[in-house]
Amino acid sequence: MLRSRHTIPLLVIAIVIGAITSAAALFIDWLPEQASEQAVRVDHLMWFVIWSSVVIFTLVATVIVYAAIRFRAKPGDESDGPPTHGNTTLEVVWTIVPTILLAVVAVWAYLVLSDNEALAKDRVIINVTAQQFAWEFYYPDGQIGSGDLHVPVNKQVELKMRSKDVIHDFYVVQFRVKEDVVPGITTNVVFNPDKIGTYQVICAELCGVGHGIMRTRVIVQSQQDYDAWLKTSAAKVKAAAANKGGGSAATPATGTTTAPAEGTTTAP
Ligand SMILES: [Cu+2]
Repeated sequence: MLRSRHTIPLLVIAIVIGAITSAAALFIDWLPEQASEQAVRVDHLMWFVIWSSVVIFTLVATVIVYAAIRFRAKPGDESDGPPTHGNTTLEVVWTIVPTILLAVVAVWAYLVLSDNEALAKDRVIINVTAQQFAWEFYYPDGQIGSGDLHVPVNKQVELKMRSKDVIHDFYVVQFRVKEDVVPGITTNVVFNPDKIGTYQVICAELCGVGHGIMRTRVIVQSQQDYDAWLKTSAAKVKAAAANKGGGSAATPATGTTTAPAEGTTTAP
């Protein structure tokens, strides 16, 4: 048991360290903007981990600082410290508490992942092709392709992703989703964007010399704007096809391409 002469200095040190650590947790902008339902769930867990770390850091740092000051050897004291044989209670506590904490984080993470990846019946499925060093997105009708990802707000989006060459990784930090794109298989990623805006899609797997520029935009639009964009893009694709058929050298409209056959195949 702590004797009373230790209690007050320990408390004072704990309050100081706790205040500094809490200020770091509160005032540093740790997490980027949230733009999906997945982000909210991930961040709740993240804050639980951050605050647990604040508490544990405060406890450990308090004991270290107090012990370093209070039990410092006197100058010239070369003698050994008193022999100690451990403290069973303390050892049981510092084994059980982290075990419980890790179990809570593991179960919570499992629940977040299963909620985040639960497929809605009414979702937009977009096929994605990744290659060194670009992303291409092909929309539900199989005809429209684009270099930017357009998605409607407040609707679940599922990306079915294939790679033409090496392993890439689809990552939108504001959505808190990240998934490898692996040659030979189709991987999928699910998100429910809930904030209109433009965010960055980045490749998060070192995939070659151009890895750093393998970026594009994801444009979250209102359902109305998304539908209008799909309509305009379909018209452009149609016009481009007609021009091609008529022997014209016209190229497809910027940002819109016709989906190649492989982009339209849907994985099982
Ligand atoms: Cu890449």
